[in-house]
Amino acid sequence: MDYSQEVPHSQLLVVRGYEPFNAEPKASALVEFPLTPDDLVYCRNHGPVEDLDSDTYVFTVKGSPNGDVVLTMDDLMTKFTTYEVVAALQCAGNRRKEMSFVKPVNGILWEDGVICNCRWGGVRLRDVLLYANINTEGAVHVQFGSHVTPCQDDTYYGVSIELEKAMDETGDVLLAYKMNGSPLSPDRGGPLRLVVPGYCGARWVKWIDTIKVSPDESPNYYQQRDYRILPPEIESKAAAASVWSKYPSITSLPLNSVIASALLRQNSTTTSSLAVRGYATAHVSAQVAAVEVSVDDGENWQTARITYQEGKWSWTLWEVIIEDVAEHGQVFSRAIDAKGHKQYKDCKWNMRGVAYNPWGTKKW
Ligand SMILES: Nc1nc2c(c(=O)[nH]1)N[C@H]1C(S)=C(S)[C@@H](COP(=O)(O)O)O[C@H]1N2
Ligand SMILES: [Mo]
Repeated sequence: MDYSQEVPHSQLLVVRGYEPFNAEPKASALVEFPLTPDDLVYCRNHGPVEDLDSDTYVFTVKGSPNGDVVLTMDDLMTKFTTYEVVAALQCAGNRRKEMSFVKPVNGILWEDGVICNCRWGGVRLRDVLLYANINTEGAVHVQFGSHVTPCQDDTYYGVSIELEKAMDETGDVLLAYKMNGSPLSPDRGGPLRLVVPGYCGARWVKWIDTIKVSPDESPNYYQQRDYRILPPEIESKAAAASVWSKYPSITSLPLNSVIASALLRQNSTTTSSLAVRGYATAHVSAQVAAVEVSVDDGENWQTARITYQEGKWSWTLWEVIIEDVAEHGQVFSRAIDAKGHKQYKDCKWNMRGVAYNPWGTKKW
């Protein structure tokens, strides 16, 4: 792969790998901002990141009755109604390093910073499909591609989502060209990326340049071979090779909460309190309704104060002060969603280390 055109990246991130560039911020820095500034957003790449010219950039809708429909950025910005949506973007590998303590896993050892929450602006994918007059008879999936550069495991980056999700007027699936009010940076997938609120980051195709509807999922490696939860008995890449197709690709990540910081405050010579802050995210089926913390291994729980939540797709920020704590200990967090589901203490191991969501924890 050719990295000679690689753009400079944010200096505020902990680098997990160069070529491709993969980096994440500290969770303690992330929770300072309800809307994540661009230079604190993690970078997850399977290939080079280049600065593309938005004047010459084109986006192609394949399979229209009158041939391919080619749209420039100007077309996208002028021919459609614009929308904004606040949505959390989270990599399926968030917290993978914690899972690797259970048993080694295959993948970048991410801590808990591969998540962000931003205001995305653009046009609805639904409107573009309708504009292109696509025949959706017999179609079940929408396949997306970015052919700007090759990737580590395939000649292009490709994934798909269900047509139903793409066409749902309340689903807020966008072709986005703005983030937090500014044009999308090269790192965020500029000039154009897919935003799929409620779904894991892998589906949010950066530098998106083609779409087509199909009876089938995308045949690309990143749809077929990665981002699937394999059962715990599959322990190696060799064992996984023949079974990938038996398990569904991840759409929405499960209910999760993370403790970003736990700071001890001495109140008097005899008592101390603990200031705990974190974030929580929900499965697409129900929003986060509450977050609780425990300093006695889950015997007793105290409800945290939710300090930020916006619309249907944002993350939840929370904080709590726990009085009268010992000098050292371990605090746990668990999220509860609007349907009453609670985050469990444990989560099954899987070879790729994806969708890890046991109770959040921090020692102080
Ligand atoms: N074209 C392209 N799109 C991509 C990727 C990629 O490598 N190439 N990585 C995906 C993954 S796995 C994630 S988690 C998000 C990361 O987005 P970010 O780098 O803006 O945080 O982009 C997704 N879209
Ligand atoms: Mo990801």
